[in-house]
Amino acid sequence: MTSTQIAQVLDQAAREAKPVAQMSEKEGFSLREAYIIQLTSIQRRIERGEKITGFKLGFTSKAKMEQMGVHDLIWGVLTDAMQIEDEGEISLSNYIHPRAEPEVAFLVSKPIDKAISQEQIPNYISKMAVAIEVIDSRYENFKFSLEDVVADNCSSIGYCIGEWKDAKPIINNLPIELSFNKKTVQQGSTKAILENPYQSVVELSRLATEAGLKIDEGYVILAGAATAAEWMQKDTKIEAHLQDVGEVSFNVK
Ligand code: OOG
Repeated sequence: MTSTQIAQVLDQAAREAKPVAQMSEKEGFSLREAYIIQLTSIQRRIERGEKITGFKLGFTSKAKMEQMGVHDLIWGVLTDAMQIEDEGEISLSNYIHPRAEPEVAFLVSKPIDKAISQEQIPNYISKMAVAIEVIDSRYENFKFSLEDVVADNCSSIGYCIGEWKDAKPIINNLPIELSFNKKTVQQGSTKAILENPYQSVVELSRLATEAGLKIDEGYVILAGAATAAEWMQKDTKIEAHLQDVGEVSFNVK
């Protein structure tokens, strides 16, 4: 299959919520080609009227790398169709096998068009929030190689962001928690995210500029999960809490 055909298969799997077999080994595509497939699938979304709203980082924590057996940081694209309203509701039937992860989100206040350092972040990031990312690999049994998951836009399908707060200067050890119906199912620290979630912005600035992409003003950056992901279940209130920043939730029907 060509990159365009692979992008089409993955895009269709996402739209129909029907999983497909892993492809990278059979089709023999490299990591570089995987990002081309990812951007081709995003292009299809844009043609349908979706708008890019930001980027996500993946595998920025050991817990996630170990859970998925994958060992490199990856990035994907967010669109407006993936937004879940804070305190909103989603239907499990629109997904294949979704999982939820507690995350830190940043709001870009000035376009990032070069690789920046942690010291430069206050010039580019004004707000932060706690977030929940919903991932829903398009591959059967949520099993993939690094190339597969990149081609599949890093499993992203949804994100829910709490109230934006002024970005704090020091966020490298804030307790973060995910709960289902008020019962804690995951807890960790922002330290798990590359020792400091701001490092995710640094890494993204390098990777996006290498790929020729600008991180626009108003974009959201999801820094990556601090803990392993949890399978979502019906009739569940999913909530994340980040100390000193806030909480966010949605209901699964
Ligand atoms: C890939 C996405 C990983 C994270 O925060 O590390 C990710 C997956 O686990 O399916 O979103």
